[in-house]
Amino acid sequence: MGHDEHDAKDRQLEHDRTDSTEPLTTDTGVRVEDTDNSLRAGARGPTLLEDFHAREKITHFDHERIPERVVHARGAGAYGHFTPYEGLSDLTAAHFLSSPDVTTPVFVRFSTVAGSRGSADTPRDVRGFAVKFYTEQGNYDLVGNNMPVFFIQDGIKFPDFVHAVKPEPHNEIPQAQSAHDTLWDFVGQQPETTHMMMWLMSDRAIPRSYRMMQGFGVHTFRFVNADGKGTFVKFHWTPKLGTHSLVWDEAQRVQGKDPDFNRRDLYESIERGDFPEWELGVQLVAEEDEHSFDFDLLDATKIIPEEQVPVRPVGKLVLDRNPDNFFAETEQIAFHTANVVPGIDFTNDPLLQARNFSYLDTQLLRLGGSNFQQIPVNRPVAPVSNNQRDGFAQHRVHRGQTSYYPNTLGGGCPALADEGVYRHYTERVDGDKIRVRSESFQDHYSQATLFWNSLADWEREHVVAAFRFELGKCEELAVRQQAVANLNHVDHGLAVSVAEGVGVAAPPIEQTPNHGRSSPALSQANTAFGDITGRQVALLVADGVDAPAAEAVRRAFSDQHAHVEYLAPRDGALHTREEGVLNADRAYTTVSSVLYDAVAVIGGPESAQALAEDGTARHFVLEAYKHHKPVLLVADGRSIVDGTPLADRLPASFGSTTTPEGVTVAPALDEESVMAFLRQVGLHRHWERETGSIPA
Ligand code: HDE
Repeated sequence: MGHDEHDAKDRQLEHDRTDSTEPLTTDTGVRVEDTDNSLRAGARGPTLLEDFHAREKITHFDHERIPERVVHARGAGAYGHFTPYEGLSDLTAAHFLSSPDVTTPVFVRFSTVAGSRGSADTPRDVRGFAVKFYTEQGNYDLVGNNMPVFFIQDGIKFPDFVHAVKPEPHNEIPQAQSAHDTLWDFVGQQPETTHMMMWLMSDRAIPRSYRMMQGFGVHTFRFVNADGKGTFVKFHWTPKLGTHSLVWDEAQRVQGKDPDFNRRDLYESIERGDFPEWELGVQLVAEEDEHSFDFDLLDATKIIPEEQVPVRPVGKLVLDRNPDNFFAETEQIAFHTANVVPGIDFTNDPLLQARNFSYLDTQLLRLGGSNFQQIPVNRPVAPVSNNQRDGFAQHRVHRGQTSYYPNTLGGGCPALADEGVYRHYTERVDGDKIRVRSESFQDHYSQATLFWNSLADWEREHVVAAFRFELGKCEELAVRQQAVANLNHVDHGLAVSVAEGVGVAAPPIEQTPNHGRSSPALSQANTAFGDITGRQVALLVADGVDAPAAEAVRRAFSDQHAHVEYLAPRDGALHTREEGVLNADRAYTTVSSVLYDAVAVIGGPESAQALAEDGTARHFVLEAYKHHKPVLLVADGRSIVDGTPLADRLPASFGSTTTPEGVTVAPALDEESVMAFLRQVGLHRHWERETGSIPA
């Protein structure tokens, strides 16, 4: 189902969509004569209070802002749909999972966590992955992240954690950065954060695209079937394009070159028809197996290793429609972990329990009162019928004499349904009223070590570099030292490497021996490769370019839904070697290599010479190389790297080949070299390449 087929949510929204085709009016529908000059006493006299149009226009403007989300303020979203592969009625009574014939409209919002609404897309941060299913049984929200664990075990610590990671209160510095003293001061004293900090220091924290990240429900939830039988469940979203990341240096530069990098990527992919896709997977644990793990299922700082409980694929999510209005839809959407439907229930995870309080509470403030479920994007497609009344911005016109239950005067309406109702899972609980953390929540390091052990060498290098960067930004040496001491419980070698980079004493002895276990599924080296849909390739061109070669590269990529842009010293038409014309897509001075996945330079002697003499073009190629990106150099286009360290890494005389460093060179463009370059782009990055000596 695509954009044109109008699912139930789309049809509902149609009533609210507004086009400004009528003449200009006031909010009360009165046509306006002039909106440039306020009403005044004399051409140079004072403005009159009776100018209702001017007052209304300015007043409305004055009230345009609402509070941003206290976390996850920066985001981007889209509509789509979800379809299960098979019926799951044996596990859950949820109708949207009952049959492959049921397709459910969804809205998904991706976000960063720490930054303000106007902050950049690519800081080192967790990404939110929140899905609202508009099911026939009411809205179900799966409010997840792109990492499978969380910083803390109990929601009561959330305000402390968020205060620590947000800009420091005295000067509101730094914006959208975890690299500062207060965060590391906090986490250094909270061993339970260790596992999540490993994820945060990994490449997961700098996704290349929202289309290329996993999503996780994090908590253990509960499926409940029609017979009332429960099964523990963890939710996973797996992106069709694989899980791929930026390089940290690149991510920082992107913040300046295009702060909307991930938002733009999502929007443009959908506009182009390259619809992002994820597979929903579930890890299922029978109730009787609750205690058969060496961690607690209720502890949100733990994963269930996939080798222990495999992820079963159960359905497909496709995003295929951009919102019409960012504020109305993406900003006003309200997700809530307690928005569940029959067949899905909670567990006693203390983090989840706190969330079940927090989301509604914050939304009452953010969206101005109790009627925010009536905002178009939030409205369920299931019928709403109850005795809730009044409140600010009540949009419903409830008819009838009664607004209470039970009643006879209103014919007993609304009555309680016999079937399809939400029934809380029956669970026996018994205990003292106490403030304690369960013994089963006390192992904070084993899974941090598991994560570390599971990473490829290049991923580990990135983790060490990230710790060095972050701790290197902390002014207090004691804060650095404490973080290193914590890492010594994860892996001694890791702690020593980090200590060496940040000028504090390395721990002399191993604290907790590394258990040596790993889980290959945790490494991005084992993700999907090869599908290059939506990848952006920069092709540097100048006057005199070999146009047939340029067009051949572009064709080969567009056949695979990737996009080649011709970047030239200036915008507009170039003359080609063949004395034709080639239109540049952009001047490369308006962009940067960090906005592309790969770079190619082709021949044409005049073009090659112009590019080789231009420092901006040379930097473009070197920077792409430094960020491990595929490079294609064809014919004399290769002269762009003359005199750089890259030149020494190319074969002196060459046929068509890809060097061990992942640069494809060819004496003339041919099918083989284009295909070799395409394959490199499909591998995402050439991580083995040495880049430390490249000055870009
Ligand atoms: Fe959230 N979180 N959170 N969170 N969270 C919010 O709700 C909160 C947690 C997540 O795109 C807030 O409407 C508490 C885990 C996402 O609109 C707020 C705790 C996970 C989004 C809130 C957590 C998340 C939020 C802020 C600890 C991943 C953005 C605005 C107990 C599983 C949703 C709002 C969107 C947003 C509270 C922990 C994911 C304040 C108290 C764990 C994706 O209610």
